[in-house]
Parts: sequence; structure tokens; C-alpha cells
Amino acid sequence: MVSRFKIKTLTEFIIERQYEYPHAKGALTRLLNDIATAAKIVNREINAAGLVDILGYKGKKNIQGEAQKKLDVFANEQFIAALKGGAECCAIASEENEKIISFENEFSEMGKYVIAIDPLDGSSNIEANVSIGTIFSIYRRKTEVGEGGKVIDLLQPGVNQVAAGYVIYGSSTMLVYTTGKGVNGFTLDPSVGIFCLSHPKMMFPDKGIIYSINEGNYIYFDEGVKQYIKYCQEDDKKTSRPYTSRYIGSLVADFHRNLIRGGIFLYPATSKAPSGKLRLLYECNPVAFIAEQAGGKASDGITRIMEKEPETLHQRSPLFIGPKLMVEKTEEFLKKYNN
Ligand code: P6P
Repeated sequence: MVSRFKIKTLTEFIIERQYEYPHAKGALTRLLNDIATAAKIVNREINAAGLVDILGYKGKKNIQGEAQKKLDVFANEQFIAALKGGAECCAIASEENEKIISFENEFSEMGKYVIAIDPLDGSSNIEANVSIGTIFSIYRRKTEVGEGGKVIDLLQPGVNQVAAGYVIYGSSTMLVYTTGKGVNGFTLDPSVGIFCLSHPKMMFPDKGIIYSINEGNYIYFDEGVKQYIKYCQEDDKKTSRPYTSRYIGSLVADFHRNLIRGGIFLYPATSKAPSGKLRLLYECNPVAFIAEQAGGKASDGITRIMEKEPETLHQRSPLFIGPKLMVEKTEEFLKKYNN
């Protein structure tokens, strides 16, 4: 049993690192704590979801045309309320809202940051009690303070991210984030409601033996992806193949497992979805920032994810993300077979 006094809490950790952002004057600290607070509230409801009538459909559809589940809506409301109340954020782009949510009150209008967020990603897994997650990116606003944030504040390339992270609501609840100086993971101690540093300085293993892709889309993949899948399945002990196939269907859960154990996650473009399925702003960019900070790589098969210039809030992108060598091998196959 680790002594309470050896545990570093998320709040202590963020405050200790505040010196890295003197210009932020504590604003980023407050933002990250606001997100952690909302995550704890969402976590409580997710854990109780099977017990209270919060499962099932709220009868509405979100911008993606997907039936919204009550927990999706609840999570969205919690993060919006926490960020609006914190007054450091002047606008949010959420997976659950077609347009940005601009905070027009005298405090938030002075906020220097904007947030892109998927409040509850993988929510189609809720009934199956599979791990789901929250994914977020934090940017400095481009417009002047003094008014609510605008769309151009959110349409920034991933290289402009000030911070990014995810919360995974799984067998334990973890918050993993980066501010560009490494990746650190915090596990929630539900008995006291405190996130404690449990995974300092997270790095991808150099190589991995896991590949994660929805092979149900095989007939819709282009030739390069099909050939890479065959490569993963070949018997070659020198390169630890055949790899192991692991796919949960929840980006945060698949990415987190691959970050810990070493593996590549692929959500390619298909003939059905020529731009892929995952959203650039609040799924691909945040996990790409974490991946790069953990020594990995994230591309759309050709372009570095974080250098893609977003044109619309909900635009999609193919995503290949994991240890650098694994992503580069995939890019080789795409280059060789897709031309
Ligand atoms: P598919 C969840 O709906 C999600 O957006 C990601 O969390 C996940 O990686 C992906 O979609 C799964 O998509 O088509 O394999 O079910």
C-alpha cells in the first residue's frame, strides 16, 4: 500500500509544472482542473448508468446523425458547464454540437483559450459496459479577448495545441494528458475523488506486436491497407509477426492499450468513407499530440495529422497512430500499393 504522502495528485502536478507556462498565469492550470472536475462527475454517472434510467436514447440525433444516448448529452452538459464556469475558455467545439458554443459572459469573454472536445467517445459501447472516453484539445484563441470565441479560434492545426488529453472510463478511470513536455497518466481514486499520478512519463514501446483495425471493413480498404494487414499476419519470428489483433471499437480504449503495450491503431479511408470516420479536431489531433509526445507518430497515411489545416469543425481524417516504426511501415505499404 503506497503511503498517501508518496502520491502526487493531478492538482499538485499541474501546479508544479505551472512554471513551464509563466504566460499562462495559472489559466491552463484552472482549465485542466475544470476538465478533471467534469470528468469525475461523468465518471460517477457512467458507473451508475446500469442502475439508473440514464441508458437508452434521449430521442435526439447529434450532428453526426447518430442517435444520442442520455450519457452523451449528460457528459456534454457537464464539460460545457465546467468550462463556462471556469471563465478561462471563451468557446468550445463539441462532437455533440453542430456549431461552436461561444461563451458570451463578461468573464469567459476574457478567456484566452478554446477547447475542442468529444465528451463521450465510443458511446455506442455504453450498453456493453466497454470502456469509453472523453478526448480534448486546448488552443489559445486567435481572436482578441473581450468577446465570445469564434469558429476561427477552433479551426487551428494540431501543432497549435497548448494541451491535449483523454479520460478513459474503464476498469479504472484515468486522465492522460500532455502540454508538450511529455505524457503523464493519472488514475482516479474514487474513494476520495482524486486523480493520482500513476503513469509518469508515458512512452510507446519502440515496437509493438498489436494492430488495431476494424477488419469488418476489409473489402472497402484500399490495396495498401489490405497488404499491410497481410504483413501483420505473416509468420516472421525475426519481426515478432504474426502480430496480435486487438480492436475494441472505442478510440480511447484502443489507443490507451496500444500506448501501454505497443501497437498501431488504424482507421483508414474506405470506399464507403473516403475521408475516414474519425474527426480531426477532437479525436485525431488530441491523440496525435499525445502520441508524438510519447515518441510515436500519427498521420493520415501521407500527412502528419497535426499539420492538417482544418476547414470545418467536424471534418474527418484517416488515422494511423502508434510507435513510429509501425506507422512508417504502414506508410510504406500505402505508398507502394496505393499509387
Ligand atoms: P467502427 C466510436 O464510435 C468511434 O468514433 C471511435 O471511438 C472508434 O475508434 C470508432 O468510432 C469505431 O468505429 O466503425 O470500427 O465501429
